[in-house]
Amino acid sequence: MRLQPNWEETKLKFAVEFVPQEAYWKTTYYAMLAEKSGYDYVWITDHFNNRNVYTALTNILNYTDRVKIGPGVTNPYVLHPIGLAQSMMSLAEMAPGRVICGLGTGDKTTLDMVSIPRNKPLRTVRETTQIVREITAGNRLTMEGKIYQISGVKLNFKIPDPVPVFIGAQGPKMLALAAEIGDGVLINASSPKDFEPAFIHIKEGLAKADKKMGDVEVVAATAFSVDKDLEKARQAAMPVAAFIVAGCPEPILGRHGIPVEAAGEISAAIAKGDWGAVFSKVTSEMLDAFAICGTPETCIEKINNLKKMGVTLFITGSPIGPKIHKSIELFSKEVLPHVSD
Ligand code: F42
Repeated sequence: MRLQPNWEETKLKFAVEFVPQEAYWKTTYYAMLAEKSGYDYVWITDHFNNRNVYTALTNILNYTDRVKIGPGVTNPYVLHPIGLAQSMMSLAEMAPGRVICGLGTGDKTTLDMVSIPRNKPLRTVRETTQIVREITAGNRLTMEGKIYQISGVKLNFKIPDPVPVFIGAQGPKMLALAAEIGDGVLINASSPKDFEPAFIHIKEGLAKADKKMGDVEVVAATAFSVDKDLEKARQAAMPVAAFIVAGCPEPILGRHGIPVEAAGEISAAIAKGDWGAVFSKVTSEMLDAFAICGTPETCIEKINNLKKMGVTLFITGSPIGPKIHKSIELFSKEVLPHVSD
């Protein structure tokens, strides 16, 4: 069974992503502000060294009325897919129709810290998607998967509709799989240089499932920073760009003309906690490759470019700006009117 979403096909939608690294009330306050400012979705990132994503989402649902919410993204390695499906279904009972399951293979660095191997990521994501769909549809699930075996499991409560699954993807095979089986493909990128190849793989996945563009949301999850002061906006994006460059696979660095050695130097400086060295090594080219940052005018142009390429949902990801609440308001007043239809 695959949920056929009834997405509005042409309108670009907007999401904000928060990292739950501050007290719960603060993330909830930002989410309330985002809802008031016209955002359509709020995503909360999931890493076990931050606050728990499901607790953060529950609190947000208690204080918002309209925005769709979801983990962006959770993974089936830390939490077994049955626990994941149960968590999604519990959230969806609180707010039917407003909950999306953002799913991925998880961040390798943090999984390594607790010795969780990221085995068979493609198969794991495929089977987890099936489990979330079947369980949240209220079906009794029996499954003889290659990874998961489930015999006759049905939860003791119901929700009106199954929870849609958006899949976080970067590699070519995961992009194709996400388009084939997902309701959305969450792509962690900012630049057309990354979206051009991504669309090739998305189309491969769609063809495999006899689907077409418009059947899945194509989501740009970008590092984002907006401020009226160009330099302040770019400075705020530097730490996020540094982490992206440090963890970036070689082919993607090559695509942006960034030497592997430069990424290695940033990675070494991060490991030492030498932030002065980190920031001195982040170049303008790195910022432009891995973040959308600058004045409202700069951001408008870059978002509209992604929209022309086929992106249907744009996520303003961390850091959002030098001051999160001010940048949300600035985005709402001076960017949103020029990028939404
Ligand atoms: N990760 C988090 O932990 N937390 C987050 O909040 C988060 C947010 C997020 C948002 C958007 C997004 O796009 C990604 C995000 N991520 C987050 C990262 C995400 O969890 C993944 O780490 C990230 O998407 C990288 O995954 P990937 O799509 O590149 O897939 C990896 C695993 C990969 O190597 N893919 C290859 C490919 O070509 O796509 C395929 C690998 C392969 O072929 N594996 C084989 C197999 O069968 O699966 C063999 C492997 C084996 O076990 O031998």
